Amino acid sequence: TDLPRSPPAAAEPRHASPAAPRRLREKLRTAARMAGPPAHTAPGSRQQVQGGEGRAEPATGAPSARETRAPFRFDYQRFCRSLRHPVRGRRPSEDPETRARRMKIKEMMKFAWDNYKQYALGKNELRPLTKNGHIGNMFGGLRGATVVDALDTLYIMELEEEFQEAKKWVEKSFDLNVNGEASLFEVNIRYIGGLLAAYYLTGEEVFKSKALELGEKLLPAFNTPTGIPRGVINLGRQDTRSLLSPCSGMSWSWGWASAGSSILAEFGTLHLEFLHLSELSGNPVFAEKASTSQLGVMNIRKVLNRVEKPQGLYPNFLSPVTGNWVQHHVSIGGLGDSFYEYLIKSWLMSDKKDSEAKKMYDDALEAIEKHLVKKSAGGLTYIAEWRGGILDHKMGHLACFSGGMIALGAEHAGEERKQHYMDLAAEITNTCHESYARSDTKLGPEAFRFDAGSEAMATRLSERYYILRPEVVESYMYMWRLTHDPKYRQWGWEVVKALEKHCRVEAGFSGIRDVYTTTPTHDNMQQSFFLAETLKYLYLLFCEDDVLSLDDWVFNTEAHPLPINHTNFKA
Ligand code: DMJ
Repeated sequence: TDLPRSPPAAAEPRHASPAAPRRLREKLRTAARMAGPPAHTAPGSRQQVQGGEGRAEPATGAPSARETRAPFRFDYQRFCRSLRHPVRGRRPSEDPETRARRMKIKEMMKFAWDNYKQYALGKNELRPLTKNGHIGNMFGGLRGATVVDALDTLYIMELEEEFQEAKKWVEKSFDLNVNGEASLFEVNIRYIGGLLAAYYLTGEEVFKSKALELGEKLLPAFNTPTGIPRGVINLGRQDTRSLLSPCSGMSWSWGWASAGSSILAEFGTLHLEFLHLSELSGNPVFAEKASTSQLGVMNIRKVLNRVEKPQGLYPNFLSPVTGNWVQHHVSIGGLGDSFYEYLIKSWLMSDKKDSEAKKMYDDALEAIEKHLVKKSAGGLTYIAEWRGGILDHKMGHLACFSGGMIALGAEHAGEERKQHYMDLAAEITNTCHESYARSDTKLGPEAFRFDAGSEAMATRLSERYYILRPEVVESYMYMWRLTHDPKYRQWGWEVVKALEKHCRVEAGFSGIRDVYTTTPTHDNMQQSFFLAETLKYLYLLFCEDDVLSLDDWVFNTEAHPLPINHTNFKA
């Protein structure tokens, strides 16, 4: 999704979660117990279990739940043996041009990382023009978003030294005892997703324990009348003795979201990560399949299946109090996007067992195709937005992930629909490529339109920027893997050249403010998703198919690979 980068500080109305019921506290304690001890607990220190209620356990005395030995152990070796392909592939012989292109992308990653490390290590992003770090307000006091987002890309690219630098930072400096208001969605997709992927790729316990510890801090957001989580959570330690963070474990809706609503792409983009938190901890609290409980991500679908969908479409705003839609704005771009992505990927991640997710995806895509997919006068297929029945003929850059998603789903659509969806995916990807090809920089704008004579171009000044987003190359990567049509590699290479020409500056990569001028000004921001997604998808585009094979992995919406569950890995 695409959310304003403004703080939730002035969120109005603020809907503080009611105090967590005893059941929640018990579940959290069990989760902590089963997750085992944290990687680096200072002697004598204690890790509190987070909850929605400001009631702390005594600071001394009996060991906390976290300090108890775990009865559950995830069998990492067994998991590794279950993979169908080595994670970094078998490296068959290949043509020199493909290799050279891949090496170029690896060099870009090293350049992005080295500059972040030199000027901004420990901050969330690098500011490449001013050569300093940016912290922002999305992560509630958490730091090192770029480190955590970059881990798996560094690993896959065999940037060993750089991976070790990133790992060392996580071990020594990644502090989860922070106090601040964080986006549940962003913390989940970047930090939880990044840590989980790093664990699955390397087996290093530090990544697992940090992911589980952070996951627990997010659980109180689910404590709403419907179990639909709110968008903003306070990550502070609960400690009523010190009253240092009286809001810890409380959650709010975004101030800009109508009537205290939760956002479809936010509460709909937790499933993959939370199922893995349950898988790794042996504790169902994150997924929570019990029908009586409102906790956990499984409950979200129950609410969505209950509520009536206008024309079969899912609006972007839902009340976590009533479980009803708050506004009828539908978009496969920002605010809606990754909800659809996580339906098909949930099914794939379950090794095609989660038929509920598949049905929800199939039905949603059918409605989207019926009501939102349009063809422009010039013959370009696009997905419009829908505002209470009125179409807005605009496609955001964010919506360009959908070419890849539809192709991924087409593989499993049944013979008669398969070709149809592959064609649709190819047409949408082509349209997104056009939005790049029609600009002077060969990079695409934030949004492009199909009205007033315009075709795949931004018409508003405010929509001309490019912030190193991945969605278009993401679709190229899937289309390449699923069709092997060389044009997708060609298009990906055009993006590499454009990034080098317009976004590479002395100390990193920067977004640009206007894709329609060959002398663009830079926005002075190297987004963490550039390392997590854009460079990873470009690299994979020039790899053999067995590198992070789609037989073994699904990518979360931040491109962090999570394994498909072939087996149960309890030791
Ligand atoms: C990323 O953080 C994720 O891909 C998210 O789902 C949408 N937006 C950004 C990148 O554009």
